[in-house]
Amino acid sequence: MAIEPFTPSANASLLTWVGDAVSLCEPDDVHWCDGSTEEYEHLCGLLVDAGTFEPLARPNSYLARSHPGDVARVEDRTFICSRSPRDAGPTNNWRDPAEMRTSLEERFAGVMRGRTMYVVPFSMGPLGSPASRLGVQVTDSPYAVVSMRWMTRMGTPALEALDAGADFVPCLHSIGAPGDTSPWPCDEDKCIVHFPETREIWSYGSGYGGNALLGKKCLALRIASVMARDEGWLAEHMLILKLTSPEGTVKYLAAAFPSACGKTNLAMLAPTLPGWRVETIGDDIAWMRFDDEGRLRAINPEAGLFGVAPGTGTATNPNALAALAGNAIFTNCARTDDGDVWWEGMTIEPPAHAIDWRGEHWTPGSGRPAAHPNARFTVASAQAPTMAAEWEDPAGVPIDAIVFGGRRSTVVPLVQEAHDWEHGVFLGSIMGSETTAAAAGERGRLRRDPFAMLPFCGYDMGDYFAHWLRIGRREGAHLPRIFSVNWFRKSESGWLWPGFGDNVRVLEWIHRRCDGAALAVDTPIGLLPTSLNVDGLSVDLDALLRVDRDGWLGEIELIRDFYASLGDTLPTELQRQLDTLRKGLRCR
Ligand code: GTP
Ligand code: SPV
Ligand code: MN
Repeated sequence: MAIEPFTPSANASLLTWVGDAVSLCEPDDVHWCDGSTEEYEHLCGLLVDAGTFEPLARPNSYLARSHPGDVARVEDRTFICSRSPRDAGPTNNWRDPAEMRTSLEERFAGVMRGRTMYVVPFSMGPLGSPASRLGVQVTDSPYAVVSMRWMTRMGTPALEALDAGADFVPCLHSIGAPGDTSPWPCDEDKCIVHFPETREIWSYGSGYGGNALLGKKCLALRIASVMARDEGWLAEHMLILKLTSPEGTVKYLAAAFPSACGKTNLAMLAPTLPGWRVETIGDDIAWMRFDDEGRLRAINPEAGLFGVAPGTGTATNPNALAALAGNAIFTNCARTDDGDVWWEGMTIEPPAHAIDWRGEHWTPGSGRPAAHPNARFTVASAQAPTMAAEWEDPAGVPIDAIVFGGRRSTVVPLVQEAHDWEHGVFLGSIMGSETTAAAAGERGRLRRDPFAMLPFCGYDMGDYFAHWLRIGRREGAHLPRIFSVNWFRKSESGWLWPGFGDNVRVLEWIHRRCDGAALAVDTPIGLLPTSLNVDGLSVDLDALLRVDRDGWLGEIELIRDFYASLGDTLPTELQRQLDTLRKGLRCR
């Protein structure tokens, strides 16, 4: 009797692609992931044995310490390999696709010798939603596998959808360093590569975050932004929240903030105003498309939170802490003497002693942080007490307002509304933010980060702006209103705005504007509140809401340089908006 060979999938192109990956990478073994609890526990056990994971004194939770050279996204090693450099545009690193493919094949040749190759089928978005997309990650990192299990809908249901012949984005990942059996193998020479035309991802040399969990920034933003351009939708670096007023009126907001600028915190906000309620749909990525009634509906393509740990505390984000009570992976946090995790800002009082993220003894006086500034927690979204009942609705939620925000210690006011869609696209395009630890490199430097998409747009930035303008011209569309916010204005003595739970005061104004209720004054930069509910706060509202004319005139020079750097694909509408702003400020 002939024994049928094990056929893990009925999808011929998947089998061919995995077969090619096996021939190229030469793993000792291949494991097709089913996403089960048993599989998860088995892999966590392997990670403990390898020294990558330490079990923690909270249920089913682990601490990982990465290699000190592998702690954040590597933007200068991230590539968009379109056929023409023009399609990648001046804000992306472009490489010739054929040359890159040759160099990748050299790097991946034999790279998994001595290791197991995991085949990880996953869905971005609820399985079966027409808005969702499938991916398959092949990886030699069990840490990436267990993380993908929380961050995406991973395992058998996704594989069954593939069996039915669905398309998928192939995501080939290796941590590199073949033969390295240290707790966190990686290669100094990393590269995170996207082929937008063939919709492929190849990632080499890193096991950390967006470099290695390829469903997230690589698929759901860089590749999806190209799909969205071609198919008439939007793939954005945005949280999605549900805001209910004391009267019970619901508005859905989507908000773009650069990395480590407050998306997760806003999405899980604990309001300080009585009667207001914030619930979470998503905390990092939004996919939005028009429904038959012309409303822009958003889904959260992710299933988990990969949140910044430092600054997450009972006073700032109690809901995140509640989500982390168990079944969580912590990376580059410190370990306390009682076997739990700690990071800066988790508690007001630091522990007297800890083992820091590098594995060294730490005391509060040691002069270095206990947790890495880009330390992260990974947990299923479903564990957050703030998830809205409809967060997995395959149809998505109808967006009433789009919000842009950055980390700006000067110039940009606490909140304003755009005059109209085109002005709103202008506000998105001129976003600036002070750089954070989420990406390797200098911190605190002001850079333009249009739509918070600078590191994540898979095509030319001018074309991306044009796509947004085109969305606004759609016939019969009920467009969301557009706002910009800034929680990060500073004076000599610190933050001008308390932030966190008090951000609901700004959300209240946005909510009321959507109903045409709250009042605004027209200025050259946009519509500013005539008043905000700051009862019980001592804040300098004038400083927060003033039009800083000189500051803006300086800003205009920076925007002009940025626009010039984008080349001739910058839409003329945006250049005109900039001229209008300049004239408006000059003649006041
Ligand atoms: P990514 O996950 O990297 O995309 O970051 P994010 O945009 O989700 O940012 P997150 O909410 O994790 O916040 C990043 C840092 O900013 C944390 O240290 C927060 O404590 C801090 N932060 C968030 N919201 C506020 C705020 O309203 N005011 C101030 N001052 N800090 C904030
Ligand atoms: C970000 O940098 O925006 C993150 C972290 O959310 S990572 O997944 O590493 O991209
Ligand atoms: Mn986040």
